[in-house]
Amino acid sequence: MNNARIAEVFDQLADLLEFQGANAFRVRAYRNAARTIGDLAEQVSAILADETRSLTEIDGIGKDLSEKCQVLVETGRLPQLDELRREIPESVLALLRIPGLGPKKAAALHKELGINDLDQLKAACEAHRVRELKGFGEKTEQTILAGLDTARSAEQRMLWATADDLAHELREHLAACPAVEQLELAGSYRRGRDTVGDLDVLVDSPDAGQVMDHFARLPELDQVLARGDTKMSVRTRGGCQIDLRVVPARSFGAALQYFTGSKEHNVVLRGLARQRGLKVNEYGVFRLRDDSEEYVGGATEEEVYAALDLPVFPPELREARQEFEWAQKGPLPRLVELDDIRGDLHMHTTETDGKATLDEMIAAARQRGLKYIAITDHSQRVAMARGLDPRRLRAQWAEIDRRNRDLGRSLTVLKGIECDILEKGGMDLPDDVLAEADWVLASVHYGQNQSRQQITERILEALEHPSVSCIAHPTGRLLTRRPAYDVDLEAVFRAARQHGKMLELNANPLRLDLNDVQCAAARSHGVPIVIGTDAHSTEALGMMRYGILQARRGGLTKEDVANTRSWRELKKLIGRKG
Ligand code: DGT
Ligand code: CA
Ligand code: CA
Ligand code: ZN
Repeated sequence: MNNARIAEVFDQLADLLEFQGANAFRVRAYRNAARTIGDLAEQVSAILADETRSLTEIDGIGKDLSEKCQVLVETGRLPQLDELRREIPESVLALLRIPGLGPKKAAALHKELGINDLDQLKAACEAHRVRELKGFGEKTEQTILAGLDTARSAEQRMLWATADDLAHELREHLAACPAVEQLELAGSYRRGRDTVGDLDVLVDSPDAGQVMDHFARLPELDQVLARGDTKMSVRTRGGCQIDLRVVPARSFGAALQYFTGSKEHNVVLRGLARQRGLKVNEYGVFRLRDDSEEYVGGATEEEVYAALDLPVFPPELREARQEFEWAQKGPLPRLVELDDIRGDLHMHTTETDGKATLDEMIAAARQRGLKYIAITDHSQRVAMARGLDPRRLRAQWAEIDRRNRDLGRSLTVLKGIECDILEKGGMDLPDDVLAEADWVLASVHYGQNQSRQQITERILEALEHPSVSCIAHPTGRLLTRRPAYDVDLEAVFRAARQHGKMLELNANPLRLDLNDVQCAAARSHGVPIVIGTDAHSTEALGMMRYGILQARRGGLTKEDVANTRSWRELKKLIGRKG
């Protein structure tokens, strides 16, 4: 984690603490630390790595802040910040995104007027209730109303899968323009982030005007937001923004590199360039002479990275996490690919809430070339989905036995279950039933509002159960809808390792749970990750690729993902004590 990110974290911490009405001295300490670290000439991580030095030699950084920096650099996150985030609902935090509305004012609106989201705030302004508050006036009301749209658009991120659909339409449309020589999508979409703010598209063309005219005829187009000589931004009917940039061929690679980001990755890259007397920007790589600049390259990304003796990082790794460190040590890890996947260990059928029958799922799995699948319908607690009791489950397993006899070696169907972890703790099905299964996923679906301790206990207990193979969607988050429940993942990783259990990366684009960073953490604990689609239909077996993208972002290789193995090999991993 670089200084800019650390500074950002301390600023967020200060915002949230101020919102909570914390001691002003504490808030100021974090703000000052953010500024100090943001302006620091050397990297905090470098100082920490030097045993002869201490962060406390920096003015304003005491023992506590120094320790927080260490946690951030080591783990990439700060438990205290995560906790505050959970305490204050996302929708309330949206108030902070209104330009000019600081945490104090936002907190007053929340506490005095009970405002919980942007819609309620708008209504309160329109009813002139906001100006009645101490410290607010007519002018504040107007500022708020004017800033609502900004706050809303800042709030709007689309799922990667949604961005992907739009990206395909966009590609198809622009490819029909004769002036387009090369076309690439950049930004967070190319990096495979779980959500995407806007699409960034790059075109190499000698005629920017013609490309932009063509772009303006995009069927999905709602409104042209801005148009310049080489740059144009539009909004689609679905409310997504697309930024188009047209560049000459000699800059195409440099622009692709620059606009793929991340910003943090680019900051590090520019620093490395400077050390070599080079300059990297969206136009190319340049050697700095006394009074001139010489173009060294930039037509391809290879040219940009090669000028710095760096490999072309897979876009998924460009987050300034560990990629530069890895590149320094040798070749980058070979990240897991869709073709490496041999089995899918999470799917439902019409027996519970799936749309396809057992036979349809089997046929679809064969068509996709899978070697094994686990049928994991819900257990009885999930009454809404007509979850399986022991009798129905055993009947399904008998069906599966019959199918396996017919299938021979082409596909192995595993007798599985997605068994609920009950609110009061314990599994939703008797031990003797679970013991007959080939593959048991354990899931928290109910009691998600319980305390961190309760939820963690439930999951740890499930990991100790001899028949449980894997925890499904371990944090329960639903992207853009519902935050993760409160769980001590470090404890979960340790227990999984200890009991030889696996953790899922649920590939549903709304879940992607564990996320990229958590997958990396699980890996560092030696816990195998299983990528499962949680398919509720035959098409949904195709969601595997969304999971692959996140696994790659987490730096996982084929070895780290258990279902790249044959079922025989995978089975040996379960229960292997760490
Ligand atoms: P998003 O759209 O919020 O999901 O995230 P990105 O990463 O696509 O960000 P976006 O669309 O604002 O910009 C695309 C890329 O352009 C970004 O990843 C890096 C590059 N970029 C944009 N603005 C800056 C900047 O001010 N400095 C640097 N170094 N790079 C920038
Ligand atoms: Ca973007
Ligand atoms: Ca953009
Ligand atoms: Zn499921």
